[in-house]
Amino acid sequence: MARASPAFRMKTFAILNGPNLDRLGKREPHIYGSATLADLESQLRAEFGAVARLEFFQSNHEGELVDKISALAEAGVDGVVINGAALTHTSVALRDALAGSGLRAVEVHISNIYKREEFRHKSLTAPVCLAVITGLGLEGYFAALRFLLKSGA
Ligand code: CA2
Repeated sequence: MARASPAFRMKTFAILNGPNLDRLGKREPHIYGSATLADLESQLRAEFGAVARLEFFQSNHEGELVDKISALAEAGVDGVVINGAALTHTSVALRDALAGSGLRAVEVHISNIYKREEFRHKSLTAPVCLAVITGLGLEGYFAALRFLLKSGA
């Protein structure tokens, strides 16, 4: 007898961006390119909208990002793409939030943090993420989502 195929459940992923990334495309295009955060959102929706639910969140405030990670864990989302921006290099709170959430997370940096100032070479959040993508520009967000979609339960 043919086995019934399991019901299809669309996965949900959150794309989190930290301090100053709301300025994307408006300043420092030589480092971060000329696309805005809104451009990134519409490009990611165009690419993945048919196969995944995407939730976008940007904040300039550490506590808001911590609260968001906790809410996403409660909601049981399938994964998180996080560019913690400067908080990557400083925030024990963000690291603890990710570690305690049990969420599958991929860290993304638009620029190659290892080609930049030494203080950017250390990521406090990388050890609690599945992977880090750095220096691919906005393509890093696409690569992270592709990975999260293909892997996991
Ligand atoms: O390369 C990245 O994606 C970073 O996470 C960006 C952060 C930086 O602190 C990290 O070291 C690497 C900075 C984000 C600020 O973005 C701006 C974009 C346009 C104009 C001003 C800031």
